[in-house]
Amino acid sequence: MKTVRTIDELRPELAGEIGLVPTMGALHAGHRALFAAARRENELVVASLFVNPAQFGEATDLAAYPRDEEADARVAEESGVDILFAPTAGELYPDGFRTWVEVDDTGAEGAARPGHFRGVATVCLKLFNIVRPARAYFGQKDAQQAVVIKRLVRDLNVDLKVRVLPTVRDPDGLALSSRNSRLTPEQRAQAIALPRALEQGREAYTKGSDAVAATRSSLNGLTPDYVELIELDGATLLASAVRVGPVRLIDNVLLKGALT
Ligand code: PAJ
Repeated sequence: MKTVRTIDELRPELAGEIGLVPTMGALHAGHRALFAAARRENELVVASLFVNPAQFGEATDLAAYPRDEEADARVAEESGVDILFAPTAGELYPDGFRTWVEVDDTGAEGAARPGHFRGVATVCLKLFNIVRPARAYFGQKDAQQAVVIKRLVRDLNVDLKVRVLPTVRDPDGLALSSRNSRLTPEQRAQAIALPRALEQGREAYTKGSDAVAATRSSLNGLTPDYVELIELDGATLLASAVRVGPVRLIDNVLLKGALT
């Protein structure tokens, strides 16, 4: 695997059908699953490693984001990544940067985190233009992000296929997230109420009752930012965000249809 930091260094490495996996590092088995899918389906696998300042609302959240490039490079290499693109903030947002992708109507996460999806959409479109992948890989874990990216690709006529892969979980059901490492053991125990409540919501849905209400009433004292239904390519997901101590966790389950 080769690590490159500039667009000029990256361009000559690009050839054949490319699979791109955008990440912010702190890589775990959820990212590994995306790398593995990209490896199976493409000639060249490019992973990006960039903690994108434009998508963070609070400076404290950005500062607290876990960073360990050496460990991340090991995980990426083991997972069959060919090129790790790890630019500086100045490389992607040089002085004079003034152009943004505006994303309309993003409810749930979009309402809870103003400007977040504008930052995500902008950096992803930049990465698509820099890497020119045939396929780009995203996780169902961030279902709304996947919706935003699919719509961006359609609305702005970007010539690539977006692949969305299932959420990877700890054995007890908690979705893997870089943010889990910030939970105390007590908070980690509380956090399990989120996937369990979504499971209650899913069961309610299969019985024809209100999935959102069932989820809300099963959160075991956790305060939700939202519990909402999300549509993605004909699939329906039940999604929620909660705060556990200082950490904000999101998760969702599939109610209907399948992801591609
Ligand atoms: P990051 O949080 O590093 O996630 C990178 C990709 O991994 C995303 O597509 C995310 O949905 C996926 N992912 C995270 N946890 C997962 C899990 N438990 N199971 C399956 N997939 C999982 O999402 C971002 O970075 C950024 O917003 C980014 C797209 C890189 C733009 O900056």
